[in-house]
Amino acid sequence: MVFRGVDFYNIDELLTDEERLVRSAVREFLEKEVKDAVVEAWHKEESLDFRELGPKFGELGMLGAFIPEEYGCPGMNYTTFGIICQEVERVDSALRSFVAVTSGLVMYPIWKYGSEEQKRKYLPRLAKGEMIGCFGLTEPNHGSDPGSMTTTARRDGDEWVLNGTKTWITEADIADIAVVWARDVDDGKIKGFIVERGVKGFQQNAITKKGSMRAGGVGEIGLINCRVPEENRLPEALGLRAPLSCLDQARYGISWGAIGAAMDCYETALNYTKERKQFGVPIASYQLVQEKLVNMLIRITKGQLLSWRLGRLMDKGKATPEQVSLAKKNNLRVARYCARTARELLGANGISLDYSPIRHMTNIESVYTYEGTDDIHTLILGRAITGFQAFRRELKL
Ligand code: TGC
Ligand code: FAD
Repeated sequence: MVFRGVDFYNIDELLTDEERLVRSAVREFLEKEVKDAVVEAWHKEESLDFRELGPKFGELGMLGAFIPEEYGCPGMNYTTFGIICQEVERVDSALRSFVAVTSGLVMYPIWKYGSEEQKRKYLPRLAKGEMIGCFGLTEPNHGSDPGSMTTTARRDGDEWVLNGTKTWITEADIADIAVVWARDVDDGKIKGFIVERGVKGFQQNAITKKGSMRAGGVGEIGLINCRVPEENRLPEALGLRAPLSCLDQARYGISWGAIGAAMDCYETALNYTKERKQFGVPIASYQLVQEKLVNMLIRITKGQLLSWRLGRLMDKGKATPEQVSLAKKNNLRVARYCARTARELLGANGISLDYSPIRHMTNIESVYTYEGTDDIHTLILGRAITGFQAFRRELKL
């Protein structure tokens, strides 16, 4: 399939044949089998059926793209993972959430911090989309500051006893396994555990009445004296660094995904303004409209270049967390701007779900907040360039 999309700087030339091939296959599949279902799912707030979609995603190598073949995974590269995220988020952010959570927040910690047995047990099934996972870091009282988490883990012989609540967890209600982060009451260190669905004391609930991400699922996890065997602890994960390193993976995917949503908004607005006539001529012929389209194009092009470069750095193992933060922050701002501007250019039709910008616009509000809010990424970058942390302060109330 010939690439259709926004590529003002011939970034296509910077991709390999294989990367372009994956993009075409993913795009063709999404356009044929997924795109139409999204609007209905969003409208009714009924999550897309990831049990049915998962195996199809798996067949196309869309899950854990960068994890090696020896664990039954696609064994591609980070750039390809990014391209997949871009394609799925062109359709809907909830699809990218599913891909990024599965790949970066569930498969990555098992691959990076898990035992050989855990890798062989879980990774092939997650890559095939036969098993769904979720990642439990955020708590009701600890979102931007996960280091203050209160979920506890207490060793009891060959088992661990987990207690606490995790909230706003993507796919929490349907997950077969949850990678859960808790503080060891004995040594105070944050540790990771794989909790399987059905275990006593493990509760999974959906959060509904969302004004965003309505085509996907998000929920809450309750851990009430929930016992997991020592063999389900991620042995190499010791401290906050472990969950934060997982975030780098997903944030990287999000940086590409956000540009996918922005590209779809731009294309929708461009086509619409060329067709829509007011005062007798297409509105695209007015200078004010052209300026808005050009502002979108400039932002998208810069965001594409950032993601592409970050992808190549990730492929070489040279990307820093701060570089990931910069791309996440910038590209979410691009997506937020493009969704709003496209919505505006569509006039009243801009609030109809018959057109994608309003759906992207509300989805992007979630993406702007999760995986580190825009503010948190500012502070991460501020700390990196000045050497002063501005996250915490002593305040006597
Ligand atoms: P701090 O002292 O900075 O760091 C503690 C240790 O971690 C290391 N570190 C990192 N390592 C790898 N990657 C990163 N991005 C890292 N950031 C920090 C750091 O070097 C240190 O290591 P060590 O060995 O010296 O101990 O920790 P802090 O408590 O001051 O927190 C810093 C802060 C605020 C940046 C961090 O807490 C943060 O990023 N907060 C944002 C929380 C967040 O993004 N939550 C996301 C939850 S998951 C989610 O939203 C999924 S949505 C999925 C979807 O649907 O797509
Ligand atoms: P808060 O941390 O309470 O922040 C509120 C406001 O205060 C924000 O504007 C923030 O920028 C600002 N703020 C906070 N601290 C500072 C500071 N030091 N300086 C200046 N401003 C500050 N979490 C998971 O663990 N797993 C998931 O799968 C997951 N999926 C999600 C899916 C969706 C759809 C959503 C919406 C969230 C999801 N989250 C998930 C949670 C997400 O990571 C958190 O919402 C996010 O980290 C922000 O935390 P909070 O909502 O508690 O906001």
